[in-house]
Amino acid sequence: YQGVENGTGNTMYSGSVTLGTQASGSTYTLTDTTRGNHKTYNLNRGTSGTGTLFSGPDDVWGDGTPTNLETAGADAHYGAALTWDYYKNVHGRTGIRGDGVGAYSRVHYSSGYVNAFWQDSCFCMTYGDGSGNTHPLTSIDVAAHEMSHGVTAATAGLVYSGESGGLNEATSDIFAAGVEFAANNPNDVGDYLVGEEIDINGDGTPLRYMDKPSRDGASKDNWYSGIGSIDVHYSSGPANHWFYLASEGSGAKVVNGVSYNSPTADGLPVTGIGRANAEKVWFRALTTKFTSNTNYAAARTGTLAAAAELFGQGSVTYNNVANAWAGIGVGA
Ligand code: ASN
Ligand code: ZN
Repeated sequence: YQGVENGTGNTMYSGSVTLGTQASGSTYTLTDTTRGNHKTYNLNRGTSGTGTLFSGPDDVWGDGTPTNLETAGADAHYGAALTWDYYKNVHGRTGIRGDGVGAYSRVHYSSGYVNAFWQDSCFCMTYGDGSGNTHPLTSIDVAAHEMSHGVTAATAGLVYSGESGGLNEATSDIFAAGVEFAANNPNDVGDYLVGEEIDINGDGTPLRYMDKPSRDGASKDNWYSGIGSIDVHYSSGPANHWFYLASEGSGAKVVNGVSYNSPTADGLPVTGIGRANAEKVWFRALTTKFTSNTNYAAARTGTLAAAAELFGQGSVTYNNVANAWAGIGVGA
């Protein structure tokens, strides 16, 4: 017997979920045949190769604890599926490269490794187990962030330094939020926070905040000349802030039970166009306007061109997109 299956993943961060799996005889594997054959591998603390494809005699994966090595595999496989579904259903893009081909994931990279990363060279995603191997970096938003680096590489190709590097990072945070909201998982509802599940700071705080990026103590809220010389995970701040302002508008707001309070650079209020529209504007700009050296000023121009095509030049939505740029200090 050979076939397409729906397995059960007992994940660390997203509760019990359905996973795309494959049966071969009486053995099941983490192979998602309905999503480009995305496979999830266990590196078992190694740092090279693919390790072993997760396989087993039942179609139940993990037990929700990090000591069960299948658990991180379940989270990673789920995150890859959600990311696939998001790009396909929301943006009409099938697969990271848009060619229907699935990537693959590797979990349990090294020991106590506190990062996750995308590599174009293998077209693959890799996750560490976090400090003490107790909180793998396999949350929905981290998975979507990393795989979105693959989308950026396959489209605009934003160079990973200077202002384009900040825009590259922000693109991953923006679509990470998009995937998390679209997933609507009751254990991990959508938010404008990045990495709130993985406890990377050890005190339960998120890695990044999009409403007011400086809440992390290092990211910038607004553009300034010279922002291109700071770390790309901090120069992403203004573009993340743009996305929040464009989606929700300025000021205080509660979304899915999380409180935000987004100020603007010029103190003027911004009215949001809704998250779905903001995602569409950024995706269209990324895939049809941005190039490898796009900077903040060019990102403004590119998103306005995208907004003009989507909603009409001078429309209320177009004007609100422009106001969100003014709100982060990028203006005409
Ligand atoms: N997790 C990091 C990121 O995606 C890895 C890196 O520094 N590129 O930004
Ligand atoms: Zn990144």
